Amino acid sequence: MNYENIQFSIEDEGRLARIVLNRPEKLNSLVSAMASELMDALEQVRRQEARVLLLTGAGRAFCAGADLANFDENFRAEEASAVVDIGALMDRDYNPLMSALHAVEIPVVCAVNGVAAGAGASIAMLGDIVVAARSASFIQAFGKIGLMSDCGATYMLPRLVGTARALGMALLGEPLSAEQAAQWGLIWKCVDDAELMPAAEKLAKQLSVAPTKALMQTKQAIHAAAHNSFAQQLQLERDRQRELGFEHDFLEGVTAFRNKRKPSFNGK
Ligand code: LHQ
Repeated sequence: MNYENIQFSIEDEGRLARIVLNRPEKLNSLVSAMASELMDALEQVRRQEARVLLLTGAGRAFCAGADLANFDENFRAEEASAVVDIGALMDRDYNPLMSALHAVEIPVVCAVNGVAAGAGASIAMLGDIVVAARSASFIQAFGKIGLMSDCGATYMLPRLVGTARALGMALLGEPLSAEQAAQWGLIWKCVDDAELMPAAEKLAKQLSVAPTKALMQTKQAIHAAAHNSFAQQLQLERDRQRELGFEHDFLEGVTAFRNKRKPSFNGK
């Protein structure tokens, strides 16, 4: 597939996949073609067995959510005719994209370079390690256009920041600064703007040589904890740990520790 709305590359001998949302003049807002391209790129990441995904935006924004000028040909503001089945749009583009991002098995580092609004904030929240530039902000913009938070925001926000803060963000729709987002636990870290890409790339490179299979199991287990009991979680950990115990990277990790050298993980 030709990518016109994103940039996609596989770097570092196949270990690191990079996706850049690339409609900077429209603040990387989402159109249907962009959603398709993103899903195609995520499939490439899986097929090519990259060990980490780095996701960021081109220009001054991360992603301003759905492109409000182009989300559906049936919406004609000038004719006051809003015959649009947004549910169908969600089924076609947004929910499959959010599900695909949520299902990425390898670690996802998200470098939030500027505003992340609406669906854009959801994409950011689906990163496993989210680093934001100090000038970035997170906005539940939906209320301003008469919609409710979507794209998984009502699922992720309360889990990340708690119900009170989730409700404050979703009902008021005010920008949350990157610094506040880090203090609230919405993201991993806020850094100075000039430090964003070096910091995100450093994390991505670190993860790209980590014991990938163990990280994938850890990520899956933490997701599963959202709906498991403590007893179920203990069993899940035992089963996955048993599998990991038979793998190369466990042998390598312990051998390297005993020999006081750096481990060389192959991610298998
Ligand atoms: C945009 C957008 C944008 C198009 C800036 N679209 N052009 C909803 C509906 C339907 C289907 C399913 O899903 C959804 C889920 C959602 O994501 S709903 C939420 C949609 N997003 C928003 O409501 C955010 C709208 N944008 C804003 O509030 C502001 O632009 C933010 C706060 C993001 C940035 O503000 P500023 O830094 O002041 O930039 P700006 O407003 O001047 O925007 C710069 C340009 O980007 C401008 O174009 P222009 O040609 O005038 O320079 C904007 O029109 C365009 N742009 N967001 N979502």
